[in-house]
Amino acid sequence: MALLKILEFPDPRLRTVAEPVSAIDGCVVKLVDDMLETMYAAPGIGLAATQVNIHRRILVMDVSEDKDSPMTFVNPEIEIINSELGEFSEGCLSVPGFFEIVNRPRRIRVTYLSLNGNEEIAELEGLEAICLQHEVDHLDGKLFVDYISPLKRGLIRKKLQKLQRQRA
Ligand code: GNR
Ligand code: NI
Repeated sequence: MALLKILEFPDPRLRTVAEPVSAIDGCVVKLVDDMLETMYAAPGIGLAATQVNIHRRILVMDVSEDKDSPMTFVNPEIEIINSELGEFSEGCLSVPGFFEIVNRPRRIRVTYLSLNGNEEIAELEGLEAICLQHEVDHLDGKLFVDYISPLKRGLIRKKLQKLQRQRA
């Protein structure tokens, strides 16, 4: 197992659109293992491969209270079941320290490959649906700050760039 480095906004690599996974091999299983370790250590409720600079369509999440329910989605495709929106104050490990309200569909269906290579379908709601949409956005090069005002986004970018300069 290994802890992976998480890219931070406004790193342009976070804008990369990830490529589908053609087959679940040992490499993918090892990456998922490292992503879960990195997510739990952060700590976070989800992590997309894009955030650790791997541009393949893989994400992990665990929204359980006891942090004992890891979920892995490979090549996830989202379908909106019901366009009713819900609002939630979102954060992101790639935008550390900032939280903003985002509106997203409350109920979604996701088709994906599980780690054993099976095609699966799941219906999600609540925090699972929010988190999955947030993670699939990462795989498409999008961040939750894209949904807020350009003024707020610019302020967050300036503050994070300053912190990143101080760290360097
Ligand atoms: O840990 C995380 N918390 C969170 C809270 C509200 C909405 C989405 C998230 S996902 C985030 C981890 C992360 O950045 N995943 O990409
Ligand atoms: Ni995120």
